[in-house]
Amino acid sequence: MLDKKISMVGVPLDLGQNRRGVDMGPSAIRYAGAFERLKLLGYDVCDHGDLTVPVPYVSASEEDLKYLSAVVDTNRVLAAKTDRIVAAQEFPLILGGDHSIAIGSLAGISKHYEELGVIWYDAHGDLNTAETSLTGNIHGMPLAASLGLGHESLTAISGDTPAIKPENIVIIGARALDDAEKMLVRKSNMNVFTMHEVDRLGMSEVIRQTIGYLSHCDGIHVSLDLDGLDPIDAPGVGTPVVGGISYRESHLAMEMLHEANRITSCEFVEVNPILDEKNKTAEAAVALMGSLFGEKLK
Ligand code: EXY
Ligand code: MN
Ligand code: MN
Ligand code: MN
Repeated sequence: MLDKKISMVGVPLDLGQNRRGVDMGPSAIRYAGAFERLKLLGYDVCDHGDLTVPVPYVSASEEDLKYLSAVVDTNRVLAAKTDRIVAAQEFPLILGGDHSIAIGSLAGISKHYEELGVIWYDAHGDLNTAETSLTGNIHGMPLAASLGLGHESLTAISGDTPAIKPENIVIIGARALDDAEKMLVRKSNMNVFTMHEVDRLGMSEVIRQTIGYLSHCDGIHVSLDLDGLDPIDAPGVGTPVVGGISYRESHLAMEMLHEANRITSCEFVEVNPILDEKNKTAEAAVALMGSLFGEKLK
């Protein structure tokens, strides 16, 4: 990873869900020292600043999917941005913003890989569609959309073919899957480590198996939703779920992923400083970023 320039992009989008504040996630993560931490590790880092998020408008036809047009427009711009970053042989590091931004990240990045692997570190599956969602929040749909499932405006962002394949997905930390998401997981060949498996196997074994599952992939994207961590360690998120991955388990996961030297892009999403204790969740994100990019304890 050290051989590549890191291109950081903020996406202050909070329209994929209905709790204000996650649009300040990129600022909170920068305030927690993301840029300086990566520079200290010896990386050449460029901060591209934040994408402009359109002012939301909702037309009658979009009622079931909240802020659909604005979320689509933002993700189309992000897809073009990540496409250019990878084309320039740089490493995309995207700062969210709610998890709906993964639609744009994966759409742009996947164009450059035949078999892009995705590690979805999250309490949730984000596998809902307009038909299955109980909330209409698009941050609960990005993994489905990236698989080509759901509203055409969302799936079209990655073009004619879905951004990713189910067999190239590993979900880690799931503990709040909706019934429809459980049905989808059971009938697909996605790899899912719920908190049951995390506890039963231990994070070291989970990551060892994850790397094994994705050994055939020509790139791996880490989509780290801070609500994958336990709310004790990451309280500043819009949809917290108790019984999550600990701060220490998360560091081990990131350190092992760095050692594997297979990660080609990443994003840190759902940091909401309004809901946080001071800037604890953004600081956790930056500390985990340090481990993912090779920080050592000794
Ligand atoms: N499954 C619920 C929904 O679809 O609204 C909750 C989704 C939470 C999504 C956060 C980003 O991970
Ligand atoms: Mn998520
Ligand atoms: Mn492709
Ligand atoms: Mn989540």
